[in-house]
Amino acid sequence: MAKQEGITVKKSENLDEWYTQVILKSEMADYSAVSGCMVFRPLAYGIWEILQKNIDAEFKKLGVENVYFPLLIPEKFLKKEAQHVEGFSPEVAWVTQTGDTKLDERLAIRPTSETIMYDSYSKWIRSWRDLPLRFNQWNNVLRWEFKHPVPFLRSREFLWNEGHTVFATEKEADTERDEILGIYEMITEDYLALPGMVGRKSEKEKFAGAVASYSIEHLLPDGKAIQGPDFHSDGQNFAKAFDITFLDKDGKRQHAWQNTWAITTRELGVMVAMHSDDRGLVLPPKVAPTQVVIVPIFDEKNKSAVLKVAKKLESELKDVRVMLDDRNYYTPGWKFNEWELKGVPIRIEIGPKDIKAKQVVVVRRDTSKKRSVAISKVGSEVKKELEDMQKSLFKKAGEFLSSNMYKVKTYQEFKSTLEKKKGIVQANWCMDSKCEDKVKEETGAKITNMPLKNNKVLGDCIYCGKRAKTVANFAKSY
Ligand code: 87F
Repeated sequence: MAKQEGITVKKSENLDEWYTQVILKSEMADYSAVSGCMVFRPLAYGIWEILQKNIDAEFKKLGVENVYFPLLIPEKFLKKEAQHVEGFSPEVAWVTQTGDTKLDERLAIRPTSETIMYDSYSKWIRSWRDLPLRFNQWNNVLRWEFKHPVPFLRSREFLWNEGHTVFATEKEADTERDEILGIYEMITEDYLALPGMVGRKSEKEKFAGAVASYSIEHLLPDGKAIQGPDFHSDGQNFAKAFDITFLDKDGKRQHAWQNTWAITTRELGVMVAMHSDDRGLVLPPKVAPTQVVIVPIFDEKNKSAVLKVAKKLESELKDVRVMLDDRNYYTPGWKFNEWELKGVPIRIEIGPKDIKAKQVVVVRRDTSKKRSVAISKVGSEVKKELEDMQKSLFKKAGEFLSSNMYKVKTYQEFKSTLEKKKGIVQANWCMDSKCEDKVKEETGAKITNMPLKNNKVLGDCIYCGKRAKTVANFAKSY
């Protein structure tokens, strides 16, 4: 593949192929020799670092501390909480041998760290004085899914945060739910410009080890829902399995209350799918490693004069993540294409004529709008454009979500909406998993979650007609 080759299929015509081309050709990521294990190139890793830095700062405001636990987990740990691994065991990869020697006990490559962390927690937590204990780790996990792997959206190895917290009371543990979901909502909306539906998972869809699971669900351009960050109220389930107890203020031994929560590099895939276009990546300015690229336009005669102004401008734009592309072995047109493909939010063009007129040309990646801006005003204008682009991407994605959300009252309406429109269908539900199963069987749609806000139930279950207990979001999902 020639390095400069652009995207050759349209987003509207073949989303999957378009997505793959955007990821590969923008040089965000690449495949590796192992299926499902992808390479994060500097562009993708740079985005992840920005996300991580901002999320981590929010966790720290809550008093969460970072830790690192081992990658390898003894088999006996995974077996301790039966419900935990049930259903997941086919996805666990094992280390069975070192050199030519077989291990006495197999070691799992972590698919998630509950078991290894809680083994330590049970040793460290003795009294109410040791609580709350709020630990998080930023790491990689491996889940050998058998569905076709897709970079970011469904990779076998991925990066995430896993928060594992312990409290003395159920009430304190529950308070954390809104704190963490609030952070995830803020990050997905304000940074990734991705709207989502926050809600509780059904009994069938929740994590088996949890008492209740919550998620933020996104809608992809093809009308399929995809799960984003999640939060699990584990109640005392793990505390009982791993013997995490403490002496309360009255000297009584009690089991602790726990939560876990995660946001993964899948979000990068959702972001690419939502905002990018037929010319390549479109990055929300707040997560773009390079927010502004300056492309000088020169020939041998005026090179030094143009570069001098370009360099001065670069140093004046220090408040934003700016880069001067002064490579002289590519033409300006070549550079324009490259930075468009890589999703840089703003391009500034400076040529000899602009210098004479004391202006530059500012081009926005999302709208392609070009305008001339006086050099003296570039700093403030660029900041305004970046903010405007950030808002505009979120607004557009929000409009897409709301125009693909349907509220229905009857099962007839439900089925025809799913068939004709795709997207999310909100309907009343009795909360019996028999109805959930039947709907899935008959329409292919599952319950993504039950909205936490605006969940006023007025009516009967979409399937059985008995009194409904909740509003549920149904969708075909990724
Ligand atoms: C795959 C293999 C083994 C998901 C797995 O979501 C175990 C598991 O426990 C497993 N896939 N899960 C559920 C993970 C629940 C929970 N863990 C901490 C989270 C948030 C972070």
